[in-house]
Amino acid sequence: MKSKDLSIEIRGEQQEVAIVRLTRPAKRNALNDGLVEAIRKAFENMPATVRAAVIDGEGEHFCAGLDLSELSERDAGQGMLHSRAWHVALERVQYGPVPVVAALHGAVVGGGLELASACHIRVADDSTFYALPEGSRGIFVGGGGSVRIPRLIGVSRMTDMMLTGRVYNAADGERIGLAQYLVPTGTAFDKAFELAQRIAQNAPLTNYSLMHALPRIAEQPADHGFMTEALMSAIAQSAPEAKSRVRAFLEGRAAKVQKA
Ligand code: 1HE
Repeated sequence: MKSKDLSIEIRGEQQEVAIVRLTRPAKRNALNDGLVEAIRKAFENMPATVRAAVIDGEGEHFCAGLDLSELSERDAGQGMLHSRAWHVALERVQYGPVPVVAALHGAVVGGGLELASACHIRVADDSTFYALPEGSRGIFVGGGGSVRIPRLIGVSRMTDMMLTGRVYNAADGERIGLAQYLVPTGTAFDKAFELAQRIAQNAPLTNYSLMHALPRIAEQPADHGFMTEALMSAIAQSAPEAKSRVRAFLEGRAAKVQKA
C-alpha cells in the first residue's frame, strides 16, 4: 500500500511487521494535514496479522515537524482543531494495535519529536539531532509534545529546549532518554526492524498490556496502580499462550536469560 507521502510495507509470514515510512524527503518529511491523516489511517487499518511496526523517514532526516507552510492559514479555532487532529493520530500510534519502534536519523524536530515520542521504542543513529524549534518560531507544541516529552526527559529539559533552542545530539539524546538505543549512522532501520521482529514473537496479550496498561498504571496513584497491575497480571497469565511459554521454560525448551 502506498500513498504519496506515506508508504506501508508488510514483511514476514506469520508474525508480520509493518514498515510505515514517511516519504516526503524533498520537504524533510514535514507533516502536513494529509500526512497526519495518513498516519492515523495506517494504524486504524492495520491488518490483524501484523504484530509490530517500525516508523522511519525517507531521505536525510526523520521528520522536520509541522509543515510550516500550512500554519499561516489558520485562525484560533482552526488551530485548536488542527492540534486535536494530531492528538487523535498520535494516540492511534501510542494506543494502537501494535508496539511501534521509531527508527531515527537526522532531524527529529518539533512535530517529528512529537511523533517519535508517541512510539514505544526509539532507535537513533549517530546522525540524529533533536530540537523543539516551536520556541523560536513563536508557537507552542501541538502534537501531544507537552504531555509525552516531559515523561521522557522531564519538564526542565523540555523547557530549556523550547526557551533556548537547545539542540541535543544523538549521544546526549540517548543519555537523557529521548532514545533507548544508539547505533552507527545508517543502521537505525535495521536495528529497529530487528527489535520489531523480536517484539512480534511476544504473546499478543503481553504486548497489549505493555502498550495499554503500563503507561496508565504509571499515571495512577500507587494504591490504584497495584490493583490494576494485579488485574492485568491475572488476565495475562490466564492466556493459553502464557501457560505454554512457562511450561516450555520449565521443561528446558525455552531460552534462558543471558548475561548482558
Ligand atoms: C519545510 C519544513 C517544515 C523543511 N515545514 N517546509 N519545524 C521546524 O521549524 C524545522 C524547520 N526545518 C529545518 O530546520 C530544516 O529544514 C531541517 C534541519 C529539518 C533540514 O535542513 P536541510 O538543510 O536538510 O533542508 P532545507 O533546505 O531547510 O529544507 C528543504 C525543503 O524542505 C525546503 O523547501 P524548498 O521548497 O525550499 O526546497 C524547506 O522549506 C522544506 N521544509 N522543513 C515546511 N517544517 C503539531 S505542532 C508541531 C509544531 C512544529 O513542528 S514547529 C517546528 C517546525
